[in-house]
Amino acid sequence: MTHLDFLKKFKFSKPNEATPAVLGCFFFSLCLIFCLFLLDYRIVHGLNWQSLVITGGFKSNVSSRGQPLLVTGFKSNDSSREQSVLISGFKSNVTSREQSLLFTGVKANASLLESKKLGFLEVGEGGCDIFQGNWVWDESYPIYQSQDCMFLDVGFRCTENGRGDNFYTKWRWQPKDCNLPRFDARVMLEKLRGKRLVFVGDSVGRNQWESLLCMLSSAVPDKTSIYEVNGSPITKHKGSLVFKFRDFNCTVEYYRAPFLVLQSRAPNGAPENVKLTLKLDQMDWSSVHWKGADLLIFNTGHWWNYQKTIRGGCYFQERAQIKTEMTVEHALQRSIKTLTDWISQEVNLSKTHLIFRGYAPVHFRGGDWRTGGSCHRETKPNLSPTPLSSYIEYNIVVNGLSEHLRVGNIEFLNVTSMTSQRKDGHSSLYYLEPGVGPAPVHRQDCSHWCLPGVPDSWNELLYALFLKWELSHRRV
Ligand SMILES: *[C@@H]1O[C@H](CO)[C@@H](O)[C@H](O)[C@H]1NC(C)=O
Ligand SMILES: *[C@@H]1O[C@H](CO)[C@@H](O)[C@H](O)[C@H]1NC(C)=O
Ligand SMILES: *[C@@H]1O[C@H](CO)[C@@H](O)[C@H](O)[C@H]1NC(C)=O
Ligand SMILES: *[C@@H]1O[C@H](CO)[C@@H](O)[C@H](O)[C@H]1NC(C)=O
Ligand SMILES: *[C@@H]1O[C@H](CO)[C@@H](O)[C@H](O)[C@H]1NC(C)=O
Ligand SMILES: *[C@@H]1O[C@H](CO)[C@@H](O)[C@H](O)[C@H]1NC(C)=O
Ligand SMILES: CC(=O)N[C@H]1CO[C@H](CO)[C@@H](O)[C@@H]1O
Repeated sequence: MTHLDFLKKFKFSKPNEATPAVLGCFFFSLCLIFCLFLLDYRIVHGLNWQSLVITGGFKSNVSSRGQPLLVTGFKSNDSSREQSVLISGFKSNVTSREQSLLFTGVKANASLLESKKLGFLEVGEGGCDIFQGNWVWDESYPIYQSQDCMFLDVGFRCTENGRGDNFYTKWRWQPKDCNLPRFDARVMLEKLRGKRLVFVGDSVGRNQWESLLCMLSSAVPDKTSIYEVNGSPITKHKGSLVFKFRDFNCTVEYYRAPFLVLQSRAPNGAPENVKLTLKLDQMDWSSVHWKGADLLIFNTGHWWNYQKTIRGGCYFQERAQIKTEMTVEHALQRSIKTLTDWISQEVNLSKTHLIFRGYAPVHFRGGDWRTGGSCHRETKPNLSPTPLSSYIEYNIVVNGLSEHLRVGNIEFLNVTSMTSQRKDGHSSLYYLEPGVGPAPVHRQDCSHWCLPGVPDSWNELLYALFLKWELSHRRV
């Protein structure tokens, strides 16, 4: 795709409407980029894969005023020695219109741009926080196509359901202080040989599980060697699904337990308005099935709100008592305590590697899922994350797990902050199959994620944690 094709497609800038002033700004920014690349390698080198943000320092004679210019998303591809630079948020007073320009093929000496960072597995103990970093544009992504993956349910097949842009599939997560190992499905499957990998949680957990199935199955030529053990099709209506990779004798499983604790019918003699209760002091009934897994990945959050509990007649219960006054926040806190007690009492920590995936932010703008909130016009990530203090589910879970996290009984897949930047990655209108969809504009899905997409990045981080755990446990 040439630059002009791209610009036309993206519709941020219409070249034929460009005024001389806009061309002036364009020329100046182009000069600036070339200055960066050609005159001062140290600046580029010093980027160290992070985004470079220049604000207010760009003077243009045309408008005689400072223009903000943001440069983000560097990518190094050693084999082709091509670099992509995405410039976004380029505001021009002249047209008062936001412009976005993508330059590709800026040639530079790749060895000068090569990251001097160590790989995550090479840095010493506590050396690198892989959850601090940036989204960088990478033309080599996505790592699979939805048409090639039979394990996706229709709600995540955005491209097939009519989503026109694929920019959201092209961002790779780059930690600030090290490089992630490149996801290698064969390596992961070999390490999973004879083992069980289990996801437990809500439908965003299923979103991540399906992503991992696609990522792993891309290394298996004979797709019929991967099957659901009970012959069940992938659908959101199943409470559990167990996929076996025959040649590796391993299973990759999903259990639906959106609250992690037990939801059941109200006890006899309960008030009329109490239809269901969440037994905050008991784990979900399916816990007997996942207790013995080798890798167990939890998540919760999206159901811990008034709408999905009390409004529907689901109240909280401890022992025999129904707690009609208890807040949702307190109930979540209580259930995390039940999870940590269960870990202490029931889980063999030398066998089971426990991971908790942090809350995945939603991005409804102008409402929520019932009141016409939307995200369907988002095609770019946010430049900076939302402060974690805005996510109450994140904070309750982190506080509740803190002791287990500190001693290393459980690892935290800390995706909340990075995911808060990805308002562009949701299914929005494209969760209904072709012929039925797209959905009406007031019925958007800004909670779940298109696949390929953001959950693939969570799984690349999961892969890094998994490899590290494997390394340390082989040494013992
Ligand atoms: C901008 O450039 C024009 C010539 O192209 C010159 O006459 C003018 O003085 C310049 N303005 C400033 C503020 O430098
Ligand atoms: C790139 O830079 C390195 C070090 O400065 C130099 O040795 C190498 O020859 C350069 N390669 C090319 C293709 O210019
Ligand atoms: C998660 O990551 C964010 C951003 O890097 C950081 O501020 C926060 O402390 C991390 N949380 C945990 C529990 O490590
Ligand atoms: C680099 O680019 C070439 C062709 O442009 C492509 O075939 C290759 O897969 C890319 N490699 C990486 C590591 O991105
Ligand atoms: C497959 O893995 C299970 C453990 O999940 C083990 O009990 C069984 O012996 C393995 N079968 C073969 C053929 O290796
Ligand atoms: C815990 O798991 C380890 C490794 O699989 C095993 O050797 C040990 O016997 C288990 N302990 C208990 C109490 O089951
Ligand atoms: C949007 C904006 O900043 N507009 C300004 C552009 O510059 C003229 C003066 O040259 C101002 O009057 C506008 O407010």
